Amino acid sequence: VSVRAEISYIMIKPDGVQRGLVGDIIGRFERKGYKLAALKLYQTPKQVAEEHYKDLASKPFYKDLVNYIVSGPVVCMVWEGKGVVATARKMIGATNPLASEPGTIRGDFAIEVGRNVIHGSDSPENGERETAIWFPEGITSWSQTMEPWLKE
Ligand code: DGT
Repeated sequence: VSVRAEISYIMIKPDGVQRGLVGDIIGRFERKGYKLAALKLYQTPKQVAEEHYKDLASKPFYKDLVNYIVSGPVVCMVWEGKGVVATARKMIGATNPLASEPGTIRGDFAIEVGRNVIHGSDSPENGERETAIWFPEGITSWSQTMEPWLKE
């Protein structure tokens, strides 16, 4: 019996796609050893962006945030593995890219909070919630043949 591991919804925002950062970003998660469970290029309907960011609906930047997310295609992904939510947040860096450490995705590639290249779920519960929003068709369950080289 296999219990599904923790999942995080990770999304390369329209600026990351337009700037050609998709390969680099996917490569970081692959090389870390996490398992890709879903992937698509997607022009986000406004309603989906609003649902994703509904907790921020009262913020002054909410409208700009939604407009930014729908401004071009995004790359939607689900990554799976032990501790993936917290570790992906570390790999992504602080919300404000000027506060992100070099070596993190935002620290290496971004300057402004309103163009911060990537999203990552902030809790395992939100990993599940956001995956259901962006992948209503479901995600893929598969076994990685290199698993014995990643797990003791
Ligand atoms: P993420 O991964 O996109 O959800 O970003 P987080 O989790 O690092 O930051 P969160 O959930 O507090 O805010 C979601 C997005 O909203 C963030 O990526 C950029 C935008 N945002 C947050 N705070 C500000 C702000 O003070 N000004 C502007 N313009 N945008 C903000």
